[in-house]
Amino acid sequence: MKKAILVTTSVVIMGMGAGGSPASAIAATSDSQPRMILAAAQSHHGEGVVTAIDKKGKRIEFKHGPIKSIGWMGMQMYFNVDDTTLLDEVKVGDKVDFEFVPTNDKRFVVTDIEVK
Ligand SMILES: [Cu+2]
Repeated sequence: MKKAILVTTSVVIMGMGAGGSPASAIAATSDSQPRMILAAAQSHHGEGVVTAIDKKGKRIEFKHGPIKSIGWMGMQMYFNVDDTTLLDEVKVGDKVDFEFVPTNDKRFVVTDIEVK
């Protein structure tokens, strides 16, 4: 439960950070439905290497290590990215930490990427 609250907070902060002005914060509420779905799911932390970036397809591929919180072994796979500005900060070959949430429609959506 604590984790879900943290996710909600970080999503709100990210939403504010994208535009900064109160007007953009209000505008952001118009697409609040996907954010609500994200906030309801548990966030998972992964570490890996960026192996492909597909900006048009709004997805990124990582070769990631085991992610115990979701019961995964290490593997190479694509994740969805709703906020494609995250893709501007990385390139293929970067070692990264990333956060993602499984959604109700069975996608794995990356919510944060940090280059190591
Ligand atoms: Cu995987």
